[in-house]
Amino acid sequence: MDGDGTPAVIGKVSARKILDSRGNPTIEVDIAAMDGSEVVGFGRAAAPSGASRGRHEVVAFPRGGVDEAIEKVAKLVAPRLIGMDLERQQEIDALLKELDSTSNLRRIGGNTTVAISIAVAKAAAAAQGLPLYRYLGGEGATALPYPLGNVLGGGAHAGRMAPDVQEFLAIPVGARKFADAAFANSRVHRRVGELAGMKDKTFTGGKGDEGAWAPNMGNLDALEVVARACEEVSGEVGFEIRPGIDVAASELYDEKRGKYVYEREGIARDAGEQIEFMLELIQTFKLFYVEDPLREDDFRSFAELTRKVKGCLICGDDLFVTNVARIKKGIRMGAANSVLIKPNQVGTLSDTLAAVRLAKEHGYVPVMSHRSGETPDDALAHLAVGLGCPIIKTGAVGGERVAKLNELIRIELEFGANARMGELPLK
Ligand code: 2PG
Ligand code: MG
Repeated sequence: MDGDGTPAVIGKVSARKILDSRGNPTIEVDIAAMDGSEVVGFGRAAAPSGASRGRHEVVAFPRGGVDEAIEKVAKLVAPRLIGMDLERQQEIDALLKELDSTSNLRRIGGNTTVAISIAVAKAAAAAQGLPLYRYLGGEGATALPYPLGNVLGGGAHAGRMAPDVQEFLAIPVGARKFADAAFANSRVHRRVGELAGMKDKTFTGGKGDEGAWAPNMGNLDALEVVARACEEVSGEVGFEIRPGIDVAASELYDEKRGKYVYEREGIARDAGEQIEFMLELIQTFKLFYVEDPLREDDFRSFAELTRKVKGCLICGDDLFVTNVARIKKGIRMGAANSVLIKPNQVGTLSDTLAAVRLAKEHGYVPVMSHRSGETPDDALAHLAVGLGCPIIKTGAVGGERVAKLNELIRIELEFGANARMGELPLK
């Protein structure tokens, strides 16, 4: 509803091509909320993009890329959306899927639909005079997520001599305030840079796609550096910071050999050895979080690792691709205990919401996540709070990453005395 109680409708839909953080083209969508001839709200959303995409994600753009997507918004989507009640998010999202008419959104593109879907929610929130988190989460949404920050990177996000593991992360599990947690991660990031320079004499200060350092270093050295930085900074700030990793194991997996190939280390591991390796890393480095330790279709090995692990989140990213059917399968099999939530993997806000709800119902920790290619859009911060995700993975530094972190700092201040951190299991 807008100010006078009548529902605001979609009055205008426009799309344009903008740059993402890698300089690649992506789509940005504007939606105007109208009450009669009056504009009563405005929503703008941009889609991010992945470098290590899951095989089961929706397709980001139609064959003709962003240009074709923009044309389709103008010709196919906008005429149908105009006049629709902005608060009917589910109906709008269902219509987007119907207009696409493919199972993986390849006709319009999942990045196109997700930008429209989130812009709709933003416009609806604006028409009601509410922040997006409040519009989505109601009065009960007062918990801030713990930031999971990428501080050292390799794999598909960095150059050739960086580690095989894609992301080495920090999570300040002992923080009592979001702002303290975000600054702690930036401090860990800085310390990792210093320690990496001491270990790798060739280190030039280079960074990967998400602003994480990309030194010439193997996985174990990288973990040592990150674990040490977490420990040192923990001592300085007075609360616990734990390390984590995103293995992005599908990127390492060689189908023909049936093995995970660690090129930099010259080691190949079969599924059993990979599970053992993960258990060893979790124990040695007291990891709090391990994402995609195994390839995207190996639910069974995921379940085996989850059974054997204690005190560590095992999160499925490429495994689940924010898809309710795949999350259900994981729950049935006991694969993982946490779900990465990336709205553009599934293409609409309604499907994102359903994935978070399902995860929570079954005690799987939902982790709201950025992509390696991002824009300064800060909707992710609002989604984390509005949907009640206790963790947000959105980097530690860099403009497109701190856009989300800074928005969470603002939201925490808005909450004032009511602000609290989300419920983190395993602490
Ligand atoms: C991941 C992400 C984000 P990408 O694997 O979790 O860090 O990377 O967006 O390249 O899939
Ligand atoms: Mg991942």
